[in-house]
Amino acid sequence: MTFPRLPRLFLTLIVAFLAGCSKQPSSPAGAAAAPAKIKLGYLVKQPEEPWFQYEWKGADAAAAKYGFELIKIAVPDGEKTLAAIDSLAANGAQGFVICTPDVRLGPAIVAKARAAGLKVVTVDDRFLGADGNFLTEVPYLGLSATKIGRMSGVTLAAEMQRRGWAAADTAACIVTFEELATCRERTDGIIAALQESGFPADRIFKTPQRTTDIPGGLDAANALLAQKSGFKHWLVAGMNDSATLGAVRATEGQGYTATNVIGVGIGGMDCLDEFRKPAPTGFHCSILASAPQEGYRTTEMLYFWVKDGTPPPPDTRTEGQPVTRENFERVLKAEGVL
Ligand code: FCA
Repeated sequence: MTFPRLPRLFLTLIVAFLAGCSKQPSSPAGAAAAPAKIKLGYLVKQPEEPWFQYEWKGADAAAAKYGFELIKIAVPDGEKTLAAIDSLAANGAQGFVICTPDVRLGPAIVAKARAAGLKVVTVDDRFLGADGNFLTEVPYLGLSATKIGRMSGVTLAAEMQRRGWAAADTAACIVTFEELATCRERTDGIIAALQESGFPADRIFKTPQRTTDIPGGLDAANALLAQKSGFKHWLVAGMNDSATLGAVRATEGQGYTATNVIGVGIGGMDCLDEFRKPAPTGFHCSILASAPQEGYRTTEMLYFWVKDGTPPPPDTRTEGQPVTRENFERVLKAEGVL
């Protein structure tokens, strides 16, 4: 005898349900089941940048120390970000650290994470709410952006003085990405420190980058250099190493060399190949802010939040220190990066 289609499906469901109900715990009576390993995600907007690879490395070190499982996911756009949260939830993760591809996704990310019972910690780029203000209820860890920007500006001015350049022959090219607060604060800090050093304000030129990578810095600086010819020396800086590297490449394209360009980056992780070049380039220095430490500290905070319910502090900032061709090996070894 055959069952008509619908009742048979119904029967299958009942059987499956009863089978589920009758399942017994597999551990022997009295013995507590081993607690499941905590699973945490780490989502980054630009996995191709050494900066973010070093964050993952730091997070891996925290996972090894505390024994949680780390799920690393690249989230170059909004769609991939929301899909990554679904995938984390399906995999039984309990929270994630994120450097979002777009800070305006903040409310959508928070809503999705809440619905799935996942805790969220932001790193580097802070979420914005619909009103354009920071989503301060989401814990954040990032650079002391203004302070680190000011260190970049002070370094530019000091090196210019050391080389004895006349202000009249010198201009500053500052590559900006002002739509992101952490980047705007850094370049504002650079400009403020340069002006305080006595560098003429009308010789500091900002040029916006469309993309936050080396080609973005290159295009931005090329556009500026095409308009401002006739300077003997250039000071070059931006919100990260890639911005400055792109701008230094642009000066080289215009015939400038290491002797008439002073480039200062921020991050200190994306300029290692540059420092390792046999001959110095215009990229003189970077303000190092440890990416592995960021990865370690954010995942450590998230782990204790999940495990013990201790929420992370709302806003944690990391400090910076200058690194050059001369000292980067030593400093990065001391930081545990190399
Ligand atoms: C932002 C930048 C990254 C890095 C980070 C600390 O996210 O886009 O390159 O500088 O801040």
